Amino acid sequence: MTPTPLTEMTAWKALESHAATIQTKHLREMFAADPQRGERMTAEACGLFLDYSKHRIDDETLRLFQALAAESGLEDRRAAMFRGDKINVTENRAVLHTALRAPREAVIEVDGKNVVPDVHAVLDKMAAFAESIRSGAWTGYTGKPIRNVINIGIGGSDLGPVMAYEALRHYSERELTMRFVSNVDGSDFAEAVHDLDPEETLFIVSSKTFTTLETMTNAHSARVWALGKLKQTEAVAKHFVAVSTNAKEVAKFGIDTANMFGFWDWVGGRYSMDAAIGLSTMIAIGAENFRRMLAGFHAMDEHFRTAPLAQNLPFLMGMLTVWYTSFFGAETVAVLPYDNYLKRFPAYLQQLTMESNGKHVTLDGRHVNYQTCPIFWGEPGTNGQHSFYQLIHQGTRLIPCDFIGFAHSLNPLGNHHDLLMSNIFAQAEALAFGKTPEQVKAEGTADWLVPHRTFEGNRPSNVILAEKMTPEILGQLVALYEHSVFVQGVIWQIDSFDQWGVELGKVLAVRIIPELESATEPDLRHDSSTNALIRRYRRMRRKQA
Ligand code: G6Q
Repeated sequence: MTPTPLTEMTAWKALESHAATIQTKHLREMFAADPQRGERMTAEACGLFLDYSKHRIDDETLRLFQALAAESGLEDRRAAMFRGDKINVTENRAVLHTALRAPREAVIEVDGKNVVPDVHAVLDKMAAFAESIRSGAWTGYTGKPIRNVINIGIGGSDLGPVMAYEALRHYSERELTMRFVSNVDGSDFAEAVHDLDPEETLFIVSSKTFTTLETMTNAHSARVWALGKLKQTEAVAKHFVAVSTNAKEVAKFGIDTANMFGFWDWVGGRYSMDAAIGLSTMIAIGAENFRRMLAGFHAMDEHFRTAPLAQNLPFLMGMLTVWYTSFFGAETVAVLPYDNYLKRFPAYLQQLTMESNGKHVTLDGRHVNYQTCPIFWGEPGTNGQHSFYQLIHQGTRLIPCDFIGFAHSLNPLGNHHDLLMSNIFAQAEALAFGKTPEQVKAEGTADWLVPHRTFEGNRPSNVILAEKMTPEILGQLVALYEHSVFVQGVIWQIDSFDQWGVELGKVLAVRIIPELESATEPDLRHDSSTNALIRRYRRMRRKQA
């Protein structure tokens, strides 16, 4: 059955006219009219507290969010995802990253088969391997213990592992050097290995398909680098393991398939950091901490699955993103973690959000007549305050912000932490309430300077607080955003789980490679710009040669 087009839904139309009223209101008035607002418009789940009171919404907005969810069949779609239905329609696949963190006794079926025992079998195998590296029991070809671990992967096979390693570095084994190579730019690989000894280095080649150009190019360079010192090809088995679904290609590379860690086609790349793609994370933080992270993911899954929508964190955050994108013309969302360990979190979220919801056709192939995914970006606080926050405060665009902070630092140092956190509260306050011309004048500011020093305010933000950065909290945070992305995708009626937009560039690059490498002048049949660029590049290369 063809669903009602979004913009024809009753709740959508109601939100449209409601937005016109809200746009005339200032957060200052809304707070003045309801002294309890700051306490009331909050929600808490697992270890995360969300203050969403500084949003341009009222109780009617929240009611309409639920009405739109009902009209969009959100709860049915959520049930379908958790049940393992093939909701990724363009790839005819189930979407079951939630099974990756399900407890051992859970039963989740794909095509009539319970997948949970397989998930735990891989986790157990990963744990045994991670322990052998951490303890030094696994030795390299020449008998030395492994001291350096390099994950080679890209996209979903890189961003999650890098982010999680940085986020949980405090919990990591400091005797091990962990590095990540993703870019096909040789500099990435060269810098990653420049001070390492192949005898003590393990490469994890992480690639679902084991055919990705960047990853395979880096893996082959790693092989050459390692064998440069180790000489014997048998050494590959001691210095390379694979995370993949493609056993044939793994074996062809020379990796012992006993040292291959598998996953399944129902795990999307950007949803795979808690599958075997997290092997580097597990080696860094140990199996127990990894399982704590999975427990955090699972706790948020259960919250999303069962909590009433009015208190459902992923629902609220997802709908707020839809609200500003579709009704306020907001083009971006800034994610601002006030925790240095989360420095790669915005980069990770860019893929999760934009590869998932950066789509312009609906599930049934119609061109949308509304905006979908906003651009996610951000930097850890307080650094961003001294660069781009100016635009958020006084620029011409509306930029909803997510502030993320913790009550306790993992590295208590003098009063650093209170200083850090005072900035979250101050920034969210300044964005919402601003500073009126009267206030600026009252400070004795010259009239001509008043407009420059005035802050309009009325700029929305979430504040997410947790006790401290732990593996559980990281799992909860990631799952919170995963499910928020899901909510947005359902409302926008798109397939959040395919990524056809990544394909075209890949295909074209493969066609161009021989044109760059050929010894004779190639017969170029691109457009005039691409042809000219290729010719110029070839001339520049010849000149240097
Ligand atoms: C993620 C995408 C994409 C993928 C990379 C790497 O959802 O599918 O980012 O993760 O292209 O793919 P491989 O793991 O197959 O190398």
